[in-house]
Amino acid sequence: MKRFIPFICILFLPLAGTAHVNSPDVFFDGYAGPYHLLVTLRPPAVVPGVAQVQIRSVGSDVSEIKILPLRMIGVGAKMAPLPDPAKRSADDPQLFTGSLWIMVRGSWKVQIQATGQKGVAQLDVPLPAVSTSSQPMHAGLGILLAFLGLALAAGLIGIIFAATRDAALNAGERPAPAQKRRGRVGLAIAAAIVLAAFILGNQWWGSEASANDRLNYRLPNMTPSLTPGSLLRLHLDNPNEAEPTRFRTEQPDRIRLDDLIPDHGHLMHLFIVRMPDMKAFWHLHPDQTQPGDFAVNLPIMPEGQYKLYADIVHHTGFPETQVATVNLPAVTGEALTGDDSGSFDLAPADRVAQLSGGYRMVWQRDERPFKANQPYWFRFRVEDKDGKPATDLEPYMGMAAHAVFLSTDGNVFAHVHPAGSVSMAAVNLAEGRSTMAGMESMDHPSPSAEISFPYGFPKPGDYRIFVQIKRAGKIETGEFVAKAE
Ligand SMILES: [Cu+2]
Repeated sequence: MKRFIPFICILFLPLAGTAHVNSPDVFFDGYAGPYHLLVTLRPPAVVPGVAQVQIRSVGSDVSEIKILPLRMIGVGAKMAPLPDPAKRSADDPQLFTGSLWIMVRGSWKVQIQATGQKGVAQLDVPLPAVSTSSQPMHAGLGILLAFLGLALAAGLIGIIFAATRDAALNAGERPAPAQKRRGRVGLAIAAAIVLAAFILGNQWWGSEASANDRLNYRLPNMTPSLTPGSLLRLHLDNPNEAEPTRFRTEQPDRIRLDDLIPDHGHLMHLFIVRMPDMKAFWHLHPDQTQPGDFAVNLPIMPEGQYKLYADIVHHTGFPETQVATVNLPAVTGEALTGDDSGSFDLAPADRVAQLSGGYRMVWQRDERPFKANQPYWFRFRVEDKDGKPATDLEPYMGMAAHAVFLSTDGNVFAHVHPAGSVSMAAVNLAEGRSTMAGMESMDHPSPSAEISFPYGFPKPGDYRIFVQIKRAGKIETGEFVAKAE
């Protein structure tokens, strides 16, 4: 079965993942030197497995692209094998595709080497890879194999029975009572052997399957608790094993929780959304009280049911989202300060979200419906009350904007930036920069009024998009309604 796993994973589409919730694909908008690329990485559903790579060159100046998978940190990050060429599409010369074997779970990056008129340049894109599911056996295949197995067992028993009873007989001769007895003993022994083979075989299969199951990534469910007042405590969950260091150890190591690195300046980004109306949304930054425990003062919040999504990044660049659902009473709370933002009276818009001071955020989409599993640029424009592009946008946590894509059932969550769906801490690691470097290097001195996010919906359904920008010293959130087919 193990050997089948890489093969089987190509047949089924992955529908679970890390970093985000049930949105495993990586979307990245970046530059390899002078070449502007839109990169989509589809990690395998089971590791070892094959990751699918799709790279679109925005300009027509790229003639060749090579791709290479590397571990994010450690010796594996430096010992590069030869890169594979990506295949250029015959119909669309700006589109390059390829596939890469990912051999171990954990934090990877895909090194992209683009060659064109302006020479050779490189871009590193983070790729977290985990096994997310054990593929069940197809019912038809199960029935076929059971039938063939029974035929083999019956054949084996029949051969041993006939051999013990009839082997010494001449043609046409009938077995004597002693030979019949020998035959019955042979039959009993053959049946016992076959039965034992079935039982032991089933145990072996079961232990292989459960060893494989143990390696599947489980979504961490943190435990929130509201202390008297407005302090929300979060106890992180750690259901997963660490990246393998040795081959199947007896006592598997857990993922560490004392190794978190800041992502755009904070160890945790906590998103709180009221369900099911999704008209209340906050983006807060809890402080670590001890490894595995965080706390944050809640703002003024109406009572209701809330979904919590907490983004953290490990020292390997491996991102996780811890989730929780909690019923909260009305919280008197504290005023939002610093990078904390949000609102409890958002009005989900189809196209135009109202901001304060008569400003608007306009989603520049066309009429075409969105298809699931396809990369898009989601473009938004911030306008003043006269419809002119806003000129006073400021970076919010070092970036032009932040977006959250959330399905209306709360099962799909992705935190995306103009550079894409990967954490900025992982981007810095992939490019060999310090993890703190993001604050300056990602800094847009004065973001333009036009913002775009590369993203693709992982499955059909209804979604909301929360877009956050900062202008005139104030962080504002626009909420939009989207649907994927
Ligand atoms: Cu963000």
